[in-house]
Amino acid sequence: MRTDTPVTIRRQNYLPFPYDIVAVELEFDLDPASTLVRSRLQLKRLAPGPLVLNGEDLELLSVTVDGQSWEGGRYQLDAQTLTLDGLGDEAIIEIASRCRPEANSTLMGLYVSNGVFFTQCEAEGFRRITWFPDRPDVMSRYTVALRADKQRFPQLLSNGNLIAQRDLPDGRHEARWEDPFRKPCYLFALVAGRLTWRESRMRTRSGREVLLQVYSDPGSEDKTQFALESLERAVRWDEQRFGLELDLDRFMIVAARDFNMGAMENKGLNIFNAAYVLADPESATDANFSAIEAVIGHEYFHNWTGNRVTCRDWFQLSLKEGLTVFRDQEFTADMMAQELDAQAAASARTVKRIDDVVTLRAAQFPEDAGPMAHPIRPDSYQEIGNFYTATVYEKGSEVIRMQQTLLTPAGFRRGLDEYFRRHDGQAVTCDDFVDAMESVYVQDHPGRGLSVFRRWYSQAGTPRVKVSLDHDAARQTCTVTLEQRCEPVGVERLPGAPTKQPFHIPFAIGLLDAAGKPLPLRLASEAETRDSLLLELTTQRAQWTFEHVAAKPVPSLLRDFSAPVIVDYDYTDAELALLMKHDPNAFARWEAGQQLATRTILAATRARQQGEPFSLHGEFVEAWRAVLTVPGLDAGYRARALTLPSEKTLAEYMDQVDPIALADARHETLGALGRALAADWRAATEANQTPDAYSPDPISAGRRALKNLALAYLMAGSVEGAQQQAQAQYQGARNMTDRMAALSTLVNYGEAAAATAALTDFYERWQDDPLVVDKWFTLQATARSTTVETVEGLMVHPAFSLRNPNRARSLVFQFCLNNPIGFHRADGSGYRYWAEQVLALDALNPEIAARLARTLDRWVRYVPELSESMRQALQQVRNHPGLSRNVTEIVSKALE
Ligand code: 0A1
Ligand code: ZN
Repeated sequence: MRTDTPVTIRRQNYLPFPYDIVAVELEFDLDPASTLVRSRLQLKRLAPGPLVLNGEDLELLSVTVDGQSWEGGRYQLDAQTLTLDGLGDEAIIEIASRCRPEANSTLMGLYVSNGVFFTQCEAEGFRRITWFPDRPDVMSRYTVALRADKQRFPQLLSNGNLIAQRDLPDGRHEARWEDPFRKPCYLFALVAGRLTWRESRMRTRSGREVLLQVYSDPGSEDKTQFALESLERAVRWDEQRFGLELDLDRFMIVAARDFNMGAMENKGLNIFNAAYVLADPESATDANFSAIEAVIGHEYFHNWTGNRVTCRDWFQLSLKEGLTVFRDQEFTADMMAQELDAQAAASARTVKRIDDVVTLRAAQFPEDAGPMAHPIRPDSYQEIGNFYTATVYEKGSEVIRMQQTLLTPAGFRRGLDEYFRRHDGQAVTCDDFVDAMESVYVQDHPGRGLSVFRRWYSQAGTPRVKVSLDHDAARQTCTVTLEQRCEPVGVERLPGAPTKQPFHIPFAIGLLDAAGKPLPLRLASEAETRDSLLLELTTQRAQWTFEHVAAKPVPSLLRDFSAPVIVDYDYTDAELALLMKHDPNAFARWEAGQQLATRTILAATRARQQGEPFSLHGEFVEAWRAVLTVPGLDAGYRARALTLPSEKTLAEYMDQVDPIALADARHETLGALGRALAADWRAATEANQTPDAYSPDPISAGRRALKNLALAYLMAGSVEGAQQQAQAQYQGARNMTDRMAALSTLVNYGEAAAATAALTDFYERWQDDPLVVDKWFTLQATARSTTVETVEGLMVHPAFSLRNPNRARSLVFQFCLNNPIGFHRADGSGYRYWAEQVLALDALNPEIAARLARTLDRWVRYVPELSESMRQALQQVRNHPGLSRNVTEIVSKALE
C-alpha cells in the first residue's frame, strides 16, 4: 500500500522534459516471482537540467552511463525518483532493475493474470516496470526482447513487428519486437503466456495486407469471432468515415481476465478486459455484443486519436478520450444503421443517441454537480487515475459532437484532417485541437470564432437553459428567449475562483401547433423556412423571433440533445403528451415521455413520503399505451420510450434524495403500468419473438428488448400468468439475452422459491464461465430483496474474490451502486459495509478502491438521516492509516 502524502499537480505548471529519449531498448527475463528488466536509453539533451526518472516498487540493480558504472553516489535515488546529473549532450543510460509481477495486485505495470504476463501502463504504470520519464510527451522508438520459459509462456508479444525469435538454453525462448512509431511509454505493452488466437488478413485501402489477431485463454477460441469481425469493421469504418488507415502490419488484441478498466490501446497490442472480447449467443447478451463492438472500435480508433497524436500532459486526457468516445459512438450508430431503409436507419441512430444520453445523465450529470466536478480538461489533480471519468470521456465526447454540429459533419472532417496535418507524431493539447477546428470554422463563418466555445474545456458544471415563449397574437410572432446559468461547482466555489462565463450552446429547436403539426420556422431576419433550427446561444440571454405563428406553439427543445445541458421549460402534461405523439424529432419525442414519467414518479415519491395513496393519471397510462401500440415505431425505439428513467437520473431532480421512497415509487409505477396495460404487454411479448438463430443486429436486439421489457412490466405488476411465462422463458431460452431477462424478473419480482430455483440452476449450468458467473453475482447484488447480509454471504462463496476486478464489480460495486433499497438501509449498515470494502480493496488495488469510494460522492444530497451515516463512513475511510493517494483524494474532496 502506498503511504505517500498527496501532492496537487497543476496544469499551469507544465514544463517540457529537458531530454529527448530517442530510442529505448528493453530486455525482459520474465519470471512471475521476479522479473529482470534491462533498459537502454539513448538520449539527447534539449535544455539544461538533471535527468529525473520515475520508478515505483522497483529494485534498482545497476546504472551505467556511456558504458561506465555510476555506482557509488553518482546518482540520487529516493522512493519515487532516480536523478542523474552531469550528463553530456548525448548519452546512453543502461539501467537494470527487478519487479515482482506475481505479487502485483494493483494490475498496474507488469502483472500476472491466470498464469499470463500482462502490462498496464496508462497512466503512470510504466514506472512500475523500469525507471523512465513516465509522461506522455516523451516519445521514443522501442525495441523489446522478451525471454521466458517456452513451455509455460509459448506466446511472447509486444508492440509493433516481430523481428526475430529463437530458442535459448534451459527451455527458454526469446522474441524480439520493434515498433516503427515513436510512442509515449504509456502505450508500451507486453503479453507472455499460453494463449490461443483467431486471425484474419485484410487489405487496407492503400493495398497493404495486414494481420489482425485476437488472443484469449485456451478453451475460449469459440468466443472470439465477433470480436475479430468487430475489429475488421472498425478498420474499414475509420478508412471510410475519416480516411484513417491502419499504419502497422499487424494488430493484436489480447483478452485478460484481470483488468482494471475496459481495455487499453497500446500500440498494435491492445489489452482488453475479457468481458469486451469473449462472446457467444449462449453466454453473452445483446448488451455484451454491442459493448464489445464499441470497445473494440474505441481502442482501434485510438491508434490515430491518442497514439499517432497523443496528449502533451494528462490534463489533456479528453483530447484523446472525448474524441475517441465520439468516434466510437459514431461507429456504433453507423453500424446500427447500415443495411436498413432510411426510416429504420434513422430510428436506429436515435436509439444509439438515447442510450448515450441516458449514460451521460446517469453518470456524468451527478459527477458534474458533486465534489469531484471538473472541467473536461481539469486544472489540477492529485492522482490522475481518478480522472478517467464520465466527464473526461462522455462529456468530452459531447463537446466534440457540438463542434461537429457547429461545423457540420463535412466541416468537422476538414477540421480533423487539419489536426492530423498539423500534429501527426506530436504530443499536443486540447487547445491545439480546437485551433485546427477553428481554422475551418472561420472559413465558413467569417468574423466568428470558437473563443466562447473553448469555455467548455475550462469550466465545469452542467449549464441550465431556461426557455420562455412569448406569443404575440396581433403580430403572429413567437419570441423564444434562451437564458443560461451554470452554478459554480467543485473548486469553482472556492474564494478567488474566476467568475463563470456563458457557454456557446448549440440549441436545436422546432415548433408544433396545438394539433401536433410541425410549424415551418421562419426567423424575422431570414427568408428561408426550416423544420428545425439550430440556435446558437453565446451570451447569457438571447432572443429569436419567429414569424407567421398563429397561436402559441408547443416547442420541441434541444433536439437530438444538441448540447449537454438541462432544459427548463414549463410544459403542461398535455403538451408533453402531445410531443410524445407527434414530435417529428424522435429524440425529443422520447424526451417528452421521460419528462412525463419523471413527474409521475416524483409525485409518487412525495405521496409515499407523506403516507398518502397514489394512483397513476389516466393520461399518463394512455400516453404509455400509445407508445406501445401506435403503428410505425420500431421495437428498439419503443423499448427505450417505455423504459422509466433510472433512480440515478430521477435523484438529480430531488432537493433531498430519499432513495428508498424513490425506488419504491418507481417500482410502484412499473407495477401499475404492468397491470393497466397487461393485455398490450402480453401482445408485445408475442409480437416480438425472434428466430432461434441468434443475431445481435439492432432489429432483433430491439425486439428482444421490447419483449423483455414487457415481461418485466408484467412481473412487476404481478399479473396473472407472468411468473409461469418468465419460468418458461428462462428454461426455453436459446440465448443469454432472453435467459438473463427472464431470470432477472424472477429474482426481482417473482416468488422467492421460483427465484432461488432459477438462480441455482443458472449457477450449475454456468459455473465454469467467469463472465457468466459475474452476471449471476450481479443479479443477486442488485435484487430488490438483497441485504448487506446477503452480500456478505455471497462474498464467502468459493467463486468470489476481491482480487479480480470484474468479480468485485459484479458484487460489491453493483450492490453499492445499483441496489438502493439494500444499500441505503436506515441503520447505516450499507455504508459501513462500503467503508470496509473500500479499505479492503485499497490494500490490493487502489485504482479499483477509488472507484468504489466514489459511490458516496454525493452524500450531502441525501436526507439528513442517511447523509450523516454516509459522512461517518467517509470519515472512517479518511482516517485510516496508510490510505492510498487515490482513495485519499476522493474521500477528502467528498468531505471538503
Ligand atoms: N485509455 C483506455 C483507458 C484505460 C485507462 C487506464 C487503465 O488502467 C488503469 C486502463 C485503460 C481507454 O480509454 O480505453
Ligand atoms: Zn479511450
